Amino acid sequence: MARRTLARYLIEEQRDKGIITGDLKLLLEVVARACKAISITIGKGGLGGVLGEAGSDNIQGEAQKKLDVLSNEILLEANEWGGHLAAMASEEMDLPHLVPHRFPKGEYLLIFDPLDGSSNIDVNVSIGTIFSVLKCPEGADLSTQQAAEKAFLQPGRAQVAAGYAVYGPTTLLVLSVGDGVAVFTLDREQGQFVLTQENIRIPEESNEFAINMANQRFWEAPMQGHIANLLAGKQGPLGKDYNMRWVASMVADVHRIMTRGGTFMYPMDEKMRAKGGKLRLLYEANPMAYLIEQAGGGASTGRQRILDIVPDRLHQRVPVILGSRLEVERAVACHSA
Ligand code: AHM
Ligand code: MG
Repeated sequence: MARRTLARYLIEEQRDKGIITGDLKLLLEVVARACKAISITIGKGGLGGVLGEAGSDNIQGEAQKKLDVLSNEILLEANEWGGHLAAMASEEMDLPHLVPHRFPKGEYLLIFDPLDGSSNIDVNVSIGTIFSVLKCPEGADLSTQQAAEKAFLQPGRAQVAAGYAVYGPTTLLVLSVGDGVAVFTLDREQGQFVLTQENIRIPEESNEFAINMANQRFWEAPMQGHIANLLAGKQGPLGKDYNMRWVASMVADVHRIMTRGGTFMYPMDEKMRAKGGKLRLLYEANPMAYLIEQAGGGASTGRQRILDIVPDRLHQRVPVILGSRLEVERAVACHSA
């Protein structure tokens, strides 16, 4: 059977289902091209001088790695001239990036975490790019970067597409345009993303969970209770033994769940309470929640469906519990008990 490249997939999805406009197709192809460029840059490692600190902090007060900065630049440059975007927002930038006046503007907003899992860059463990696409509200004020922030403050359920790239042993692009989840593998010789999996379904139950256990003493009581249930195994209320995994790259942990089920949790903890949590709603939680729900899984803060949260600021953070539907429901049940 003929290989289905990303370009072909997008054209055929539009032909069959009419859900991918010309501009959205262009946007997704440009993002994929940028991810390919990031993958190549990462692949050079120590030979390309791309490892190590950038010597700057981002808006979150986190030290930026050289690859955080490079990946951000690659995504901005790739996307600003095509005419498909109204504006972009990035985990690495304080304010939205407006499309320069010399270029035409389009109807979409692109949001990204250019390089997720930064702490894994220098140790050669999987990292990734996460992105989310929204429609720019009609009449949105894009006259200044400050004014443009408001256009991005839409609940995650309004996303028209979301995806992530994992830069691991292979480079994968995982994408949803609201009609299930598809996986594309980068063919490095051809320089193309090729469809390798379609209609991913996450098993409803699992015996694997991912959480940073070192934060246990800082969690709220409901999460303490839930994890105690998991750790109690066969003898506990859930009646089965669990296994634990923690890559510390959300993309890699989520991709494992896409592949074989499980849950990923970054709950509220006392250290993070003032910030609202660890993970960012617009750059991480929303796109991942969208993909996970599109694959039949669940995504909640413990108290609310992630995709229903109406953001009040660009860099808002939230607790995240996502993955196999019934396992997420078990965690949520502990919050309402
Ligand atoms: P980043 O976007 O700065 O890389 O931070 C997000 C990452 C997630 O990928 C990962 O799940 C989490 O932070 C790891 O946190 P911890 O350092 O507590 O293990
Ligand atoms: Mg991140």
